[in-house]
Amino acid sequence: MKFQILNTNFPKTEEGRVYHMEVKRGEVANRIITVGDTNRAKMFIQWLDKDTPVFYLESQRGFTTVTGKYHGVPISIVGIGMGLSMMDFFIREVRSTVDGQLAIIRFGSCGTIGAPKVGNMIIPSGAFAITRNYNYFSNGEDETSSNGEKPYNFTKAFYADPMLCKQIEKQLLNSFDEKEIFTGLNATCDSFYSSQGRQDENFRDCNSDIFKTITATYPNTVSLEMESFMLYHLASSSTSAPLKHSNRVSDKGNSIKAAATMMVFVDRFKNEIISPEKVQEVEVIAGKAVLDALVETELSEVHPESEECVW
Ligand code: R1P
Repeated sequence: MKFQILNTNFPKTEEGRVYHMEVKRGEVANRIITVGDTNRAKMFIQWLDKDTPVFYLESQRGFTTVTGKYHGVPISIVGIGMGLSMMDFFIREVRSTVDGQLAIIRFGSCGTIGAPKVGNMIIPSGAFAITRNYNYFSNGEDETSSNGEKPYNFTKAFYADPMLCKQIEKQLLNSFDEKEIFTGLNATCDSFYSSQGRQDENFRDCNSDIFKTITATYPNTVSLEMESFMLYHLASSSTSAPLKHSNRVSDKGNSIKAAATMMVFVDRFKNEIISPEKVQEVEVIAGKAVLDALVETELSEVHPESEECVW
């Protein structure tokens, strides 16, 4: 542990640094792009305003935070790694260090089990989670047996901010054909392997039917990835935006607007994989579109500019 933590409930250092991201108030802006890959986070630095210093922090626990301005608007890009837990750390720790409303866009990659092709873009209007049902595996049950348990649990869907989705679509349309942009539901899985239907002879995963189950449960599912559900779920569970945490006025309304857009890296039905050259091409044009969408987003209340801010 790099810093002395003061509180076990919501650990922070004396100067207010959160435990895992290591940022403090004034180091993260209200408008945030979150990505999985650290290099994808670094890519955004080239587009930030040159006349404002760029804040850069790599935490010991794998978070990369970049903050600067884009067209004069404070913006942060946060590389979080992968999975539901990392998204949970990120959203809660950022929420606790930024005053005012937050707009968060996840810019990720995904697999498709629908009409999109590799290199296309998906803007999921909603996301549900698929999690391994550990109980099912406790007593040697196979896929056909029934003890009332199913091998995978499906949650309800939680939804993105429709305006933010529209802004992303509008910006993507500057560089992509409308036939290359898809919406629909996203399945956020708790594993890259078992709950995404990958066959692994080293484990009993009981997942050979999972695509069928997905389409039977949510017919408009287009993508599979590992984070968007937690973003949409926590945004819709967020309480009202505090100016200062001690001044929380009511629990009505959400303090976080969230949306996501993903580049299709693999087609699970056709077994096709994007090339590294295509990734570079799509990442640049879609990344720029996400940045443009985010700065256009209106927020009711932002972090006041002060000496504590790095922008
Ligand atoms: C798996 O390879 C990772 O890629 C996808 C998945 O959600 C998972 O995090 O997203 P990112 O490219 O944003 O990491």
